[in-house]
Amino acid sequence: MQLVKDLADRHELVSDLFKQPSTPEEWEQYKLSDEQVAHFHEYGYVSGIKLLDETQIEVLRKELEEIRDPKHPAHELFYEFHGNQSTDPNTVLFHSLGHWRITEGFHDLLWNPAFTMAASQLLGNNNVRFWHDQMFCKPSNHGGVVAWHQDYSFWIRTVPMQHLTCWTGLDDATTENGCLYYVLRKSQMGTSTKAGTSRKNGRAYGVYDR
Ligand SMILES: O=C(O)CCC(=O)C(=O)O
Repeated sequence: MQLVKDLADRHELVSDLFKQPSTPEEWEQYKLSDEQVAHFHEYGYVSGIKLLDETQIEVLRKELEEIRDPKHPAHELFYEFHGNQSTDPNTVLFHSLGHWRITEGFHDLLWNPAFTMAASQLLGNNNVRFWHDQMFCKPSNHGGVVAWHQDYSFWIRTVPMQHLTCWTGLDDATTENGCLYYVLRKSQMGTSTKAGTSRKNGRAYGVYDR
C-alpha cells in the first residue's frame, strides 16, 4: 500500500522551487510600488505582477497533469474535484480545491515570496493567512465558463472583510484566448450575492474581488 503524505501538515517550504528571502534586502525585490498599491485600493485589483519563472511554471504544469488523474494515490486529499463542472456538454471546466495538500509545487506556491510580499502590502502591511486554493483548467477552444462572481460573497462567514484573491496563470492569458475580466471598483460597492452566468463569444468571464 502506498503511503499518502498530506502536505497540509507542513508549515514551511518543502521543495527548492521557491527561495524564502532571509534579509530585508532580499525581500525588497518583491515589493510592489506605491502606484501598484494605490491602483489596488482605487480599482479593487492590480495585475501584471510576475509570480513565476519558466522553471516553476513547468514544474506546476507537470504536477497538474499528474493530479488531474482521479487515480492519483493522494486523490482523497482534494476537498473538491470536478473533472468537468461545465453546464454545456461541449465545453470543459476542470475545477479542484486542495491541490496544495498533494504536490510540493502547489504547496510551496503558497510561500512564493512574490505573492506573500504583495499580499501583505495590499492588506495594509499585515501578516498573511492562507484561506483556500482553487484550480480551474479550461482547454483551448472548448473551455467552460466561470460565471461572474465576487469572491468574498462565498466567504462572508469570515469577518472583517480582509481578504484578497491571487490569480496565478500557468498559461498566458490574453483577450484573444479568454483572459480574466474584473469589474472596476466592485469592492467598493458592497457584497454581492453569489455568481450569475456570463458568456460572450464562447469565452469565460469571471471577476475577482478583494
Ligand atoms: O480563472 C477563472 O476563470 C476564475 C477563477 C475564480 O473565479 C476564482 O479563483 O475565484
